[in-house]
Amino acid sequence: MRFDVITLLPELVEAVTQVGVTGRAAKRDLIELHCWNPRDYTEDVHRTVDDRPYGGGPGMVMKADCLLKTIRDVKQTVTDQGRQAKVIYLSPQGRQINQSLMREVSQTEGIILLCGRYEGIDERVVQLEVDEEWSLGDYVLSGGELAAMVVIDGVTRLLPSVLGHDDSAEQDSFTENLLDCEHYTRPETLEGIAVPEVLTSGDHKAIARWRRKQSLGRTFKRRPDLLKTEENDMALSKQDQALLNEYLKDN
Ligand code: 9WO
Repeated sequence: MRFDVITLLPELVEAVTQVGVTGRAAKRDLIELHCWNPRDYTEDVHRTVDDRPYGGGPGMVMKADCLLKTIRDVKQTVTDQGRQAKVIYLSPQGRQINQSLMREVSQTEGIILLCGRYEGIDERVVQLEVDEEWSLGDYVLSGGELAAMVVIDGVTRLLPSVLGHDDSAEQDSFTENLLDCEHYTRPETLEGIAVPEVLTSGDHKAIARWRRKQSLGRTFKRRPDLLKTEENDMALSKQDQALLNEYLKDN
């Protein structure tokens, strides 16, 4: 999987390839990260990447010319490699990213992530070269870089052979639109609080059933929206419905 990131702060984005799961994936060549700095595509002595907004007001806007040159150079490089990649602009105005979008990206050859700074980029760049606009959620950051890093992290852990335990990415929260159950490790009792007995029972069927029940119960209580589909406002199997009822009785 190849990530191309267009950013004024490449050092910030490159940090994902230095540590953790993404760091290991980069070291094993399971992902490639290429950062492109629009400042390198300026032609004036001051290497100007921003300018004052038409219409006035505070802040600055990223200029179109160096951004267009950067994007087009990235696209050429990617196609020369025989690959396809969409250009995604990360901004709070975009469609909200979720786990199924992460999964879709993980099944592609690569993606080009465009990060804005200041008050944003000249809209004509979006019009000319951007395929989609994506958001993490309803808040403003100081730029798109952290959002790009979120996409890189979320996609990388879904790549086959990235996570040591082969199916831990598949087992976790959200594979089925459910929140994760609680987790415990030693000691068995901490400040008077014992680990739920079933988890120390060694009864793997009972443990799986308990975990499913907790997942269903927590999802119902904390994020009921996740259980609703377009057709159905509680799309659960008979078995899950029964487990959820059991949870609600005890909680
Ligand atoms: C600034 C601003 C100030 C007042 C009212 C609304 C405002 N919106 C913005 C704004 O969108 N600034 C952006 C800064 C311009 C594009 C890059 N920046 C950015 C991207 N901030 N936050 C993101 C982002 C990206 C993806 N998901 C969440 C946030």
